[in-house]
Amino acid sequence: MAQRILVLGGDGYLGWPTAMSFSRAGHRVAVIDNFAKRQWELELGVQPLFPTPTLHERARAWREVTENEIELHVGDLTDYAFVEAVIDGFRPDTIIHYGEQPSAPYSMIDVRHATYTQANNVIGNLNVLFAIRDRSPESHLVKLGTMGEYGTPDIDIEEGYLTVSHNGREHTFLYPKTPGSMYHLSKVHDSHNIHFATRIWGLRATDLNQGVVYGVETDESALDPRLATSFHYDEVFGTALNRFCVQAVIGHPLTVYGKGGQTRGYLNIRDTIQCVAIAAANPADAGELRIYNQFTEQFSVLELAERVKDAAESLGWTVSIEHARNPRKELEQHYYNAKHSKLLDLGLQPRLLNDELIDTMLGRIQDHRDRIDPTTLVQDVRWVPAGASAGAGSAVGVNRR
Ligand code: USQ
Repeated sequence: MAQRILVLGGDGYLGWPTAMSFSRAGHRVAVIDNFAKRQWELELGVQPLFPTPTLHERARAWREVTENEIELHVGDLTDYAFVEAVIDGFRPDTIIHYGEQPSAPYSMIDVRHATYTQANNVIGNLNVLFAIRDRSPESHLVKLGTMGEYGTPDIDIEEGYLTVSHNGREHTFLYPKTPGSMYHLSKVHDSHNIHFATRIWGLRATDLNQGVVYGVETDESALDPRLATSFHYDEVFGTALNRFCVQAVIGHPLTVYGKGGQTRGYLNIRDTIQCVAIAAANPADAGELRIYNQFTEQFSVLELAERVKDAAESLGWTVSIEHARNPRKELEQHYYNAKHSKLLDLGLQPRLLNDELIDTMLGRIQDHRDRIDPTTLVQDVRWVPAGASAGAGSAVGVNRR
């Protein structure tokens, strides 16, 4: 059934492809963005690999290529009056919320970036919750959270909730969170606020604890170069596999931080689109918070680097792996077993990582290699700055200068 879909953060790596995909599937789509990501790019002197026209140009190109309309609303989620007006006017069936500062390193630059990230993310999300409550209480919020909310506990990670037996009684709680950056913490705060809004106000919400996304394109972004997504490879905004592919293309050693045993859930950007569509098609009941762990397979970062090295070498390239000094404070060897069956039960058909896919990524990146700026590959944002006390944390393998 066609829905009215409002995508928050519709100019981003995931938001723009999501908007196109819903639009192509026959839904009425509106997006909100304040172009903050483009501002952070200017601030740090980094650029996406593929040229990304302005959002207005992208929407025009989309109309030209598909005859579909994507409605634009330019504004800031931390401005309540703006959020309320858009939600009141559009009355979305589903709100897909990507509109947050998404980078762990960016949030760890200094106090200004940490407070900005948390204020931007938490206040923006609260404004969305209040606007839904007061203007459109039937709207289903599909919120992009992160697997990093859980951290790397030494027990299995469940899908959102944990039942605890204590002194002969039992209660089900949100799964305990031990996030590893100020950014990941902001998503934990969001999750608690969303849980509150479902429990107390009866809103409907789905929190997607998404793993690390990789990939250069989706079915829709591939339709026309002007529809490309904003793919980053720099230290601050690039994610592990995307960075390794870019590094392989220019002969830069693959930057595995420390031992490389850091294990995370990963998924293809095309599967992000699929998961979000599944979440939208299966709205939570009033008062219900659904939580899905959104990834398709887990890898250690060293395994990922080896996969890229093997694929690139079979193309005849020479690739080396460097165990770089870890700028982060995180466990480099740990237990990791995260459940992820709920989206599969709802019909997700994963596109798993294989050599062909890595080859495609390498090929697309190779086509734009003249746009790669190697100076942005290592920006050295440290979790514990040189000279500061690391404290008595329990992370192992932390290398400090
Ligand atoms: N890593 C390296 N070398 C690199 C880059 C990363 O070894 O060159 C390591 C990191 O130390 C970390 C792992 O790879 O252990 C993943 O790092 P990442 O930069 O790919 O991902 P992360 O910072 O965790 O954040 C990304 C997205 C974020 C999303 C998150 C999902 O930027 O928006 O929430 O993935 S998750 O990791 O499951 O929390």
